[in-house]
Amino acid sequence: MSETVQNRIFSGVQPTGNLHLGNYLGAIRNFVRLQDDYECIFCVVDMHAITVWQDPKELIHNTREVAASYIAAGVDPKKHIIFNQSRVSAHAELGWIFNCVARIGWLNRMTQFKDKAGKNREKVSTGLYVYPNLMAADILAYKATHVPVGEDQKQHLELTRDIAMKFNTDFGREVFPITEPLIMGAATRVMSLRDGSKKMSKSDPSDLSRITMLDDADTVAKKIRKAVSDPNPLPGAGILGDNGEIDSEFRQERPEALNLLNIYAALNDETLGDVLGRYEGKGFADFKKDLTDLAVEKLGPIGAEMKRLMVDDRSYLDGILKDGGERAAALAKPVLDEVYDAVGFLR
Ligand code: AQP
Repeated sequence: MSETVQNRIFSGVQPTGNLHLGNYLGAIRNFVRLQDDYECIFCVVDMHAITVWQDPKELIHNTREVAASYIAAGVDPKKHIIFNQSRVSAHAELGWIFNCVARIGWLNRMTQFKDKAGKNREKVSTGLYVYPNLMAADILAYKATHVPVGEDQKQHLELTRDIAMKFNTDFGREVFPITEPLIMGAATRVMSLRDGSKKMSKSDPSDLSRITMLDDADTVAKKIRKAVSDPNPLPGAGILGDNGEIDSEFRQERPEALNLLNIYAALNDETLGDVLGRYEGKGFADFKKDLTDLAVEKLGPIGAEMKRLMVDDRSYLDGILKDGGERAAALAKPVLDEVYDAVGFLR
C-alpha cells in the first residue's frame, strides 16, 4: 500500500499563454513560500489546457514558459518536483476512474464550467465538463494532503474531497486522504486592469487588462498608466473596519482603485492598511508611478530569468521536466496499483 505523506502539496498552472500578475501573486509566489514546509509537486497542467483549443506549437512554448516561471520565481526543482502533466499517465488513468465516481449533479454545480461554457454549453469539449475530475486525479494520484487554492478553485477542491470520500466509501478502503485547502494571504484575486469586476485572466482579449510575467519595464509602465482608475484622491485607512474589512461602498464604487491598492500591497508584502496610510489624499498619477517601479522591481528579474531559461537554457528546462516526470510517475505508481486493486482490475 502506498503511504500518505503528511504535508504533501500538489498544485498547477495551465500553459495557456499570457502568464500574468494574478497567476504570480495568486499561485506561483505562494509555491515558492510553501517549499520550506511541504513536499511539493508543481505541475504544468497541459492536459487541462487542451480542454479548450490550443495551438500545438504554442502549447509546447507555453509549457516551457510556465515551468520557467516556477524556477525563475524560486522553486527548487531538485528538492521538489516540477513536470508537465501529460508525461505521467496516472493522471489520465485515475481521471477516468473518477469520471465513474463523480456524479453528473456534482459537475453541474461547478460555476467555473458555467462561466467558461457560457451560452455555448452544447459546443464546448466534454473535457471542459469533466475537468474537475481530472483535477481530483492530479491531486489524489499523489495523495496530496494540501492544495493551495485561490477563491476560484475552492469549489473544485471541494469536489476532490467529495470524490475521495465517495471512493473510500464505495470501495470500503481509506485509499485517499481528504485534501485540505491552503488559503493563502492577501491578493488571492487580482482583478483586470480594465474592469475591476473581472478577474485578471490569460484569456481576456485585451492585453491592457493584465501585466504579464514577461512584460518589459516600458510595457508595465504603459499598462499601469492606462489602468482604469478615477479622479478622486486615494482614501486613507479609514475605509478599513476593525477587522480589516473594506468599506462596502468603496469596494462597490471604486473597484479599480481597490485593485491597484491591493496589487501594491501584495507586491510589497504589506497590508492594505499600510499602503492606505502612506498614500492617503494622494492622486493616482503619483501612486501609479510608484506601483510601476514596484512591479518592475519585483517582476523584472523573474521575467529576465524566464527568458534566459526559455531561450538560452532550454535543454536544462526540458531536463527538469523530464526528471520531474519520472519522479512524479514513481510516486503515482503505487497509488494507482492500490486504486486498481480496490476497483477490481485484473493485473
Ligand atoms: N486573477 C487572479 N488572481 C489571483 N490568482 C489567479 N489565478 C489565476 N488568475 C488569478 C491563479 O493562478 C493559478 C493558475 O491558474 P490556471 O492557469 O489554472 O487557470 P485559471 O485560474 O483559469 O487562470 P487564468 O489566468 O484566468 O486563465 P484563463 O483565462 O485561461 O481562465 C490558479 O491557482 C489560480 O487560482
